[in-house]
Amino acid sequence: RAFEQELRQAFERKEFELFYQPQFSAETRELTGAEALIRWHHPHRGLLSPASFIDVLSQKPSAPEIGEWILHTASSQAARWRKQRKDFRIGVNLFAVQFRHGNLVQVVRKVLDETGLPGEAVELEIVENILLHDEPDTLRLLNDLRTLGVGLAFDDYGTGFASLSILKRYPVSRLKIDRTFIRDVDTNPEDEAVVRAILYLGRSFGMNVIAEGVETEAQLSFLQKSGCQEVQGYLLGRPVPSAEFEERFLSGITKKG
Ligand code: G
Ligand code: G
Ligand code: MN
Ligand code: NA
Repeated sequence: RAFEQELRQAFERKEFELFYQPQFSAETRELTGAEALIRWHHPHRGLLSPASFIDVLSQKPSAPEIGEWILHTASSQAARWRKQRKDFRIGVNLFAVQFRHGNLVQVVRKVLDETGLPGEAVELEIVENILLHDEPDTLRLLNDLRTLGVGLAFDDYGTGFASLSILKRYPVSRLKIDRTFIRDVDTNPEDEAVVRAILYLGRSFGMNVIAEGVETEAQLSFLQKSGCQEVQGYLLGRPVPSAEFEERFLSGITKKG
């Protein structure tokens, strides 16, 4: 209750900001897009990472509205960046409630109309556990979203409870390999096996695969050799504010870190 009030106030006072983490082709290291990640400029506690508030926020009544703001803000930003990079794609994390709310397709359509962004420039990130309920409705919803052209990515792939058969039934366009599998991928045969299995699934189902949490050249090199299409992680770029993103990743000068 008190937290909900604090959230409302934060939202009205524009204390939330989106940071952007770049995504790259594993093969060429060219920029392909970014994932939008929320931050909270808290008046007393400073800059908060979502790890400290996103789970509670997602349970609160204002989650759908904040979720829509995130989608709209990230999409407007991407529309501007597409003028410099025509294939630029923006990844947006969804709250589970946005998924169950019933109006997600209308919300996405409205955002695309208002920002002039083509559907294929947007990738909605969902965790596979969202798909455990309401099967027929969920399938219809995902198909409707795909009709708008937007991509659907499974976030933190490999850590949830969903069965492999959902890949057969649902129109998922991309798998994001969870960073816990990437951490030791170049040294631990079990992590290597999991990553190879996910890459194999991606190839077999015609889904693009991106690895998260790539922090070392050794990890990147392994992923590139194994046919992983894209990478995201501290090695090539941390999440940064939009101005810094432009300077570092869109101005043509390639810097690391
Ligand atoms: O940026 P960081 O790694 O601290 O994010 C922590 C968690 O918060 C991640 O699981 C990420 O998916 C989630 N998260 C970050 N930004 C958003 C957002 O804008 N919307 C939603 N729904 N989740 C987010
Ligand atoms: O759950 P999701 O994957 O949406 O969240 C992405 C989170 O991962 C963000 O909070 C981001 O800050 C974090 N992250 C991004 N790249 C790296 C990385 O290379 N290493 C680690 N440890 N975390 C990362
Ligand atoms: Mn994500
Ligand atoms: Na993730």
